Amino acid sequence: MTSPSPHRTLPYYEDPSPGSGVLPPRAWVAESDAARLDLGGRWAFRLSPTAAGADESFAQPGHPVTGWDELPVPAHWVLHGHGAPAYTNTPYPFPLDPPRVPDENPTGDHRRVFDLPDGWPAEGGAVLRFEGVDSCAKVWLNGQELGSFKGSRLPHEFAVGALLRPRGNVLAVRVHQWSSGSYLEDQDQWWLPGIFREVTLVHCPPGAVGDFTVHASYDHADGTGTLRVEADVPGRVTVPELGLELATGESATVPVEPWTAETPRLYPAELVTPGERVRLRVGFRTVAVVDGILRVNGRRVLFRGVNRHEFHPEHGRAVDRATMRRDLLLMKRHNINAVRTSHYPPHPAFLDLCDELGLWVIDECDLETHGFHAVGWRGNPVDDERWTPALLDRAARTVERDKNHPSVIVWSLGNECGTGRGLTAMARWIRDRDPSRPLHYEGDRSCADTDLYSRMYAPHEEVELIGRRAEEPLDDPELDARRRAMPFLLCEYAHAMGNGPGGLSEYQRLFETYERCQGGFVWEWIDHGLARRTEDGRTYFAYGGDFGEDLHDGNFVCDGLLFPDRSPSPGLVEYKKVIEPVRIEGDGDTGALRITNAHDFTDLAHLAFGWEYAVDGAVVAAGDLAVPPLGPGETAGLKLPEPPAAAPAGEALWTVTARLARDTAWAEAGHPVAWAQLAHTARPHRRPVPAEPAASPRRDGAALLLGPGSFDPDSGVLTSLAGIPVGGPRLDVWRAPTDNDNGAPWQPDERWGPLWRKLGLHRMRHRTDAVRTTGRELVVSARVAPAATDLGLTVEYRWSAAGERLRLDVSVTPEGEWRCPLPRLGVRLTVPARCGTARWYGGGPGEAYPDTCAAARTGRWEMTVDALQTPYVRPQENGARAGVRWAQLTAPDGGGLRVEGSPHFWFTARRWSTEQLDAAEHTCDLVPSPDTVWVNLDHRQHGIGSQSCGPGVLPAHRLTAAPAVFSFTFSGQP
Ligand code: IPT
Repeated sequence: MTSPSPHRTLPYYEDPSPGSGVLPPRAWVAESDAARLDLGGRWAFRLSPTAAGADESFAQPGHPVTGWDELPVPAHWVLHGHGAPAYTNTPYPFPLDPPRVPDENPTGDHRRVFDLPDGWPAEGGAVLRFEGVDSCAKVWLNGQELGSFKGSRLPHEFAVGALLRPRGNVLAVRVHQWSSGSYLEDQDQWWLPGIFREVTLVHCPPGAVGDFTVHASYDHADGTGTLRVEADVPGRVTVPELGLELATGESATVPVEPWTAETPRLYPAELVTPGERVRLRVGFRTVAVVDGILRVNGRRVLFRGVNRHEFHPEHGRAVDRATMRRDLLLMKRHNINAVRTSHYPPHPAFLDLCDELGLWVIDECDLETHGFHAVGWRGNPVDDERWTPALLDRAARTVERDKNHPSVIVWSLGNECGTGRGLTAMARWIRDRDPSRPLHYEGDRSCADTDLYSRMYAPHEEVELIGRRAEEPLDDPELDARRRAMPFLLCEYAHAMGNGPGGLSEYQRLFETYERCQGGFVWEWIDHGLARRTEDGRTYFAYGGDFGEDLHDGNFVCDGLLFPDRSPSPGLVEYKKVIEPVRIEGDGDTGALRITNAHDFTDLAHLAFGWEYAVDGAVVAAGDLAVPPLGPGETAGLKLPEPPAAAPAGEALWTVTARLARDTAWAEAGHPVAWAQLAHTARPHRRPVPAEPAASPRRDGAALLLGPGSFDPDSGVLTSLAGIPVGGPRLDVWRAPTDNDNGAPWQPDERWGPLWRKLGLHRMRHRTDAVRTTGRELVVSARVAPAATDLGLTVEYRWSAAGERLRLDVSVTPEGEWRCPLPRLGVRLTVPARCGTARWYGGGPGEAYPDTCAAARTGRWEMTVDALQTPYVRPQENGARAGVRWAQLTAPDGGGLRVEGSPHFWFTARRWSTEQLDAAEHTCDLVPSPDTVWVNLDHRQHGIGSQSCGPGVLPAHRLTAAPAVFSFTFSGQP
């Protein structure tokens, strides 16, 4: 029963209905022989601050557009000098009064005049197609109103054949930033209005294809595929490679190679109706939940996934094909095998690329109502029947458009909408329309409408319980039993905001231990920082608040594995290592090697294995390694060659690497896929440098001298080393808090970043208690502590010298009750700016922290101090190198400083201080000092965790305040 709409009098943009005048949704056509006209280009544009009232005269062909601006289509007008972008995570940037929107409703009138190209067929009709308009459009052609629509990331078509003229067609589109649809589009991203995807005129010859559905399943038991294509207009389907020619509606079963994300086998095909030929690419595969496990072609799949928003730092969500391809190549090259299209269907061409390159896709409907959370979900559209037609419309437009992609293996209702009858209605509709794919929705813990148990940011220990099917029960036993039998995935985890995410390895271990845990999708693929320039021309990336928004969520929009310019962040490099599809383990002393194929479908024949043997970071021997073509899940025991006898003494390490043996569609032969290092501890270590006569401290005028060092006699602080002016080293515990240190305000656990600052760890005071010389040592006792508390750290620096080497033994004892971990524990010193090149032996090449160090490879590395920095969009602690044995900072003339650590240390060097790093809000705030390089040599670092939206640092990676001793040996460089 429908009751009379209380909103009959609302304007179309506020009416909760999905729109009017549009054609029913249908399958995306990538290629056809029907004529098409891309209407992109420069359009006339004018912006009004309000919905512009009833004056729609601009849509009339004769209306002058003198004085209008020009705007490219596709584009967001706010990125072209009209108004400004705005970022909120969950809050709606307008009053919650569904379906009404404020008078302030930026409205863009767009006009484009076009001619039909020569040879545009006279017979047949035509369709005007919009791939994406944010958030509501009303459309006219040649003065005739066609209708209006909402559903920003969904296609809409109008039949326009009868209105077209050979020349001078006037297309007018009025776009409102806010509409009833905005209530359904509260995704965590920039609010970016406009016609941001293509507008196309498509010819429809008589007998054109219309809608069609490709059913292409695979039977893993007998290796056959079954194909059937249903079409509105009867026709024929040909698959030349399979020798198939079928009528639409007819089915055929033949032996095939299946489609998987690892083997994206597509069969070129054609659908031919009396009026049109449409190119198809058929991938045979079957998705099913069997015995509580999600299986494709009968096998369990493990998602090594990412959440992908559409984003470009200059163009917002108007993402070109080259960028989409680049995203996918980067994913494949980083061992990623799955994408959740958070939180809306992507540009349809993206899914073609997923079919082609091989990615599992969870295709999500354009739906989120998260901001209703703020009012206890009162008025939530997904539980209000007035909105059900709009919800069903969104479900249908998603499924109908994307149904023919083999890469799409799961439908998702949307994100963060709470629960409601509207969601149930959507689920029913989708199940009925496409029973071949499981359904996903995370927001309803009961899983009443879904086939998969999905969570976001669940901590490791809970994932482990779920893996054992031993999670806390639901109240309803029936629902509980149903959910407990479901496969589990983390649709979001490992919040990649700023430095991090930490804890990936521990999650992966759970996914590889528990069959039920089928992996997850890191939040998220890319930082949505918008490119801006300073007055002096430096580029930086803007985030929430940088456009004067009243309400915003700051840099929460920058939480990706890629920086906005698509350069990989250390998080992506770490993720690649953690999810590598080959496990290489063994014992470098016995030479025993164990290789496990962690692919789900392919054997290892596509990889070539090699080994290297390095001593103190210098490769002394290398060779190939014959690895049998293990099937998925198989393990083989192998043997490394004999270690080279002639190698010098020193620290010896095997590195075994698996590389692509041949070029693929996504990387060239030689691309590294997996690697491991194994220590050969049996090789004799380098003999210690012959002991040189120890020196004793002595006074020389105002200075205190010890070996190559000169000290301030009052503070006991080193002032020069081998003639190089230095400052420090002194004890240091502060780091510029990371986004994960700061955590999200709603986190239940203690958040250390704010606590550290409250405690005053950023303004520690040093007090020198004694500077003594005892025989051959200079001993400095000090206490380092913040104001207004009795917490502190006593520290003893013992200096000794032998020849040109100066040794520092540090011993630290915490005083008072430290209820929080320390950010770092080590020493900080300064050296002259000219020491601008770093060389080290230890973990590299990129940064690493205790829980983000899987990808740190032990070797000898060299880079400038500038290159050591990781440019997090909001500056924060970064750039530490793990497990460093020795490091050098060298000036162009070759002079410089060398430090060896015992035990290994964390090495950080930068051209600004920690305090400057901490104060900076954007990368452009960091100005390199012309004088100084700041160096941190850390005994320990606190882990990173994922508390900006997920769990904090796991206990094993916490830096608990406890007594510690560590040593460094400094020398000048020859
Ligand atoms: C989760 C959202 O689904 C996602 O869109 C994004 O906002 C992410 O968080 C954080 O960056 S919701 C979270 C508050 C549990």
